[in-house]
Amino acid sequence: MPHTWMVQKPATTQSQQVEGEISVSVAVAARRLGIAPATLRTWDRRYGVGPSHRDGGTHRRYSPMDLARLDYMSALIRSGNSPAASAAASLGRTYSEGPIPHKPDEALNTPVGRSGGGNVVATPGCDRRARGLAKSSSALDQGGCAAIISESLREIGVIPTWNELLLPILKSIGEMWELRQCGIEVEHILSTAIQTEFSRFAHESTVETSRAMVVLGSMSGDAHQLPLWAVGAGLAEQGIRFVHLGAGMPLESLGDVITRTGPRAVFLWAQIRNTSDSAHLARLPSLRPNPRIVIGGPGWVNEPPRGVRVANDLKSAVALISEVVSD
Ligand code: B12
Repeated sequence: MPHTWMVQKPATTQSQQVEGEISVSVAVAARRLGIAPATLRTWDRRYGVGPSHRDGGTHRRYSPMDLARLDYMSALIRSGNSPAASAAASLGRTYSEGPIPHKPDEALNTPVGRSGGGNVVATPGCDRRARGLAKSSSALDQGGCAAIISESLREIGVIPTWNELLLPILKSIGEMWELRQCGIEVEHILSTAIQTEFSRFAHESTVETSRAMVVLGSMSGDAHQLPLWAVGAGLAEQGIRFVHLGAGMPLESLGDVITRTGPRAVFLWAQIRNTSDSAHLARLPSLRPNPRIVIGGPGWVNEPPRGVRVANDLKSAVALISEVVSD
């Protein structure tokens, strides 16, 4: 897939208008690029690749063009070029808003391995395993991703694997898409590896029976379902059976599943903001005993009906559900 270098105006409360453009502080620039603030300052001092504007003559303010230049320099370094050569190459080109065809290896005429070109997932402050996963997903190496996730599930368990290994990388992929509108292929490669490995782990950990004690699903119109796999694997770790309905489940069909399987608990995920009205959950069928409904994710709006519990992280979702199931 040809790589495009999209410059987007960052929307952040820490942004300021500079001569008609939005500029950001060194801290925000560092977070967006996945480069330490100290490194950005060094590149500015040593190679002159810095901001085009300073607040009061001292505080660095990075414009979208400055970010694009730094991002380009960073991609060249990751492709194996020296910082000095990368700086010179990045200063020697122009950056305009919109997609700019770009290949770091061609610019410097140096060979590139399977580094993933410019769609490289940033992992500031992450450990060895997370850096390995970021590298494998950036290189579109799905087998490599699966091996790292599987090893982590076996060695540290479901909740730490989700919180420490996967969340930082998923967030970084999300930011890459938001900032540059690229990396969807990386998102797909990693998502599939997560689903496969969490599903395998869950099915190896629980005894298959026809009736599920817990139903998992995400709401209609929402394609996101990774947290459901995390909850499923977390429950399986405790020997709790579940059925995973996948993404985009209409409320009516969910009602049918509840009536037919009589689960002890139902966990519903909504990722896309303001898409799922939690007040509608009152329309779910009431059975005896009533299944406990737990919801999670940033997509929910409105107060949930009485009795519906809200989980804010994986640990609390698994704890709330296992509490009901073991009652
Ligand atoms: C993987 C992914 C996809 C995959 C999903 C694959 C799959 N099988 O699930 C695919 C490619 C399908 C996809 C599609 C889209 N996506 Co998407 N996606 C993501 C990504 C990278 C990870 C999603 C995820 O699993 N998040 C889980 C955690 C990381 O979510 P979180 O909200 O940050 O977690 C918070 C809490 O919920 C809590 N938490 C964390 N884990 C858990 C676990 C549990 C159980 C609980 C209760 C709480 C909890 O802690 C966090 C608080 O800081 C996110 C980036 C992100 N930051 O989430 C974008 C993101 C969610 N996607 C986004 C968008 C815009 C889309 C698309 C519209 C376009 C696109 N990028 O392709 C489509 C939407 C299609 C649709 N109709 O739904 C936006 C949503 C923006 C918004 N305002 O809602 C995000 C945030 C990316 C971004 N920064 O712009 N996406």
